[in-house]
Amino acid sequence: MKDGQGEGATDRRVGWLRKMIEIRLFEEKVQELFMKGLIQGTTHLAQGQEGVSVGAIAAMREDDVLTMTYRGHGQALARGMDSEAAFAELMGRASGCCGGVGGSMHFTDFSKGLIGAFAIVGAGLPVAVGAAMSARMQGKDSVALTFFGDGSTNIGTFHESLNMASIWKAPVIFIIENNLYGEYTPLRETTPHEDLAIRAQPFQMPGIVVDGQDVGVVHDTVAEAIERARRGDGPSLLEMKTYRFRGHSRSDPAKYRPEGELDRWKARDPITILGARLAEESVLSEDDQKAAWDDIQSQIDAAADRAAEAPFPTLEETHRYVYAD
Ligand SMILES: Cc1ncc(C[n+]2csc(CCOP(=O)(O)OP(=O)(O)O)c2C)c(N)n1
Ligand SMILES: [Mg+2]
Repeated sequence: MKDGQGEGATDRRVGWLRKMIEIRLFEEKVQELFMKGLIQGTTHLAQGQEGVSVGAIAAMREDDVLTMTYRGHGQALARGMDSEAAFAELMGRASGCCGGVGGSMHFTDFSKGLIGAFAIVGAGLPVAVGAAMSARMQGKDSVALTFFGDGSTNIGTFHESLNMASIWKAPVIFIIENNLYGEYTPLRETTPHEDLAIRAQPFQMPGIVVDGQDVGVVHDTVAEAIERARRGDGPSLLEMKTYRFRGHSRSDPAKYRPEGELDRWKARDPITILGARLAEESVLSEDDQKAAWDDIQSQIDAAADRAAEAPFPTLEETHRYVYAD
């Protein structure tokens, strides 16, 4: 289904806007809780990249699955993870999506097709190829999506996974979140070309450069790649051009970015782009949008408060996942 076309298109786009706002405010809150010492370990925020998560995941069917990276809060929420379960996981509480033992880098919920979040760069790709082949062998027509960063395209598993997926025509969609940096290193210092989509060519699959800041474009491109995979025509590599507004992790101030770069990308904020379009079409006025931000902010605050009141897992519970019975 195309963005802006067909029945229910308007409602769908309002839903996308609300979901992107939810992810943005969720991550603002994560930063706040982290600075207060309520979240242990680390965090990798993806503010600015919401259009990729929301657009791509809106194109999925309920029985499709996905893998993601340590920067995966947006994908988990876009796939319907409850923000309270997500906050609880971050704060190490038993009510978290992984019982409080996974943390920020391991949001997982098999009931929602969130089959793994990986801290090891490139580790999610072969798992998605395996999941796609597993569905095929069981006679299902579900597909697997795998989200990973630009830096991952220089990792061996990227090339191995694309090769194998191509040979087997695995129903998998490879989604690069090209935010121009791998940790603190700009892409141009590690990679000899600007458009990573060309890396599809040796593996004989479509490689498409996508405006990751336009949620509608993301949705439509992913929807087409999913259709292709579902009908048995094999994988695609989609390169989402996007940007993370904050640093790589924790309190990284991202001083390595050239002056003006952040402002240029903030002018292409995916929430502002869709918001302006909906206002222009008189679907949601600026007042309506302000009310949406306020409403979602209070839901996020309440979810974080409830999560913070939940108990920690017992020592016995945490051991359950470490030692075999
Ligand atoms: C195999 C491996 N090598 C190095 C690291 C350390 N590391 C963590 S995140 C990261 C950067 C990855 O950049 P990219 O794939 O572009 O993803 P982004 O963080 O930008 O979303 C690196 C090198 C790791 N986790 N795993
Ligand atoms: Mg990157």
